[in-house]
Amino acid sequence: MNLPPDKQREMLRQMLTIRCFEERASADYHAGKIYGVVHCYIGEEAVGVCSALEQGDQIISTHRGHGHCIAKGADLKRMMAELYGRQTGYCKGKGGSMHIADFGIGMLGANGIVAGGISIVTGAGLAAQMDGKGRVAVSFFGDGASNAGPFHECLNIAATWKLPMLYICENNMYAAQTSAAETHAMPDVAGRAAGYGIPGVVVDGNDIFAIHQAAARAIARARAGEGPTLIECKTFRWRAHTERIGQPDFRTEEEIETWKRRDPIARLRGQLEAQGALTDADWQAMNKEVSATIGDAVAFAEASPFPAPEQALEDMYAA
Ligand SMILES: Cc1ncc(C[n+]2csc(CCOP(=O)(O)OP(=O)(O)O)c2C)c(N)n1
Ligand SMILES: [Mg+2]
Repeated sequence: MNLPPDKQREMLRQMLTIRCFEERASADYHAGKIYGVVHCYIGEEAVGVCSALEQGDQIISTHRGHGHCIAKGADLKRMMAELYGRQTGYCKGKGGSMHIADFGIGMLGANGIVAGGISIVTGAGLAAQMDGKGRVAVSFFGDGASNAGPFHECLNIAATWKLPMLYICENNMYAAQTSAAETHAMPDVAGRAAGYGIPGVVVDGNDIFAIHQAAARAIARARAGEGPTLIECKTFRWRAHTERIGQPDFRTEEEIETWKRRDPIARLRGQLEAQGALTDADWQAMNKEVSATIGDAVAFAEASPFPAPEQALEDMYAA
């Protein structure tokens, strides 16, 4: 892949940040410091789409949204404060892990409703087309969401209207406890693109360069007014569906271990080392810097106040 070494190192640093953020979030959740639900993205950090986007482009995420937020440039302190339920968080501490949004950076929100984001961001794609500034909109969603109505409705209308969109299915082979093998008529979600007359591409979801390259092609197509692309990233989560204790996990140890050997971070690190673009000292320094940043985010969260009880009904919207 023909990216400058600085950019490649930045991609590695970002993936490492996602992993360290979540390792800390998981530990703090189990220490009783974080409330609500936390869905970890560990093992799926190769978010090569965001590194191909421009600042004005917009994305939408899912319940497993920390990686997308970080890749789009969200502030780690405000993210951690939101997980900690503090006033300084993105939703003033009232939304938690599944509701982080930052419109200023084009992050339209994580979403607790499976497939809910697909419809919202398709509206953003229509807005991008109408304002004619060449922006694109990106929908991240899972294999489970691809079996829900909004996936089909939105791909149909986006294809028909040639909306400047990328639909990114992160197929981690499971929707909570249900395996995709038991619920998908065809193994590749990307194959469904044919039904809407748009390109459908399968990529190795643990290879950040492969994803970046597929995304760059789809973005160029979208900006040229040729319409959406469906990209399916085959990947796997290392942790259980959520951090909640006691939930069943039907995946075998062997399956999990197989995917751990395909660690997207170790892979990128190895590629950079092989090119001479990363030394062991660089890697140690990167780890130190990332872990200090996460430490600062936690310190910021812990020093911030909880929302006051009388703020519970502020920021509420009802139709
Ligand atoms: C409309 C709706 N149905 C069910 C749920 C419960 N639920 C939360 S996550 C999830 C599985 C989603 O699987 P997938 O789309 O593959 O994403 P992943 O968790 O694998 O990242 C389900 C069923 C929900 N939040 N929303
Ligand atoms: Mg899934």
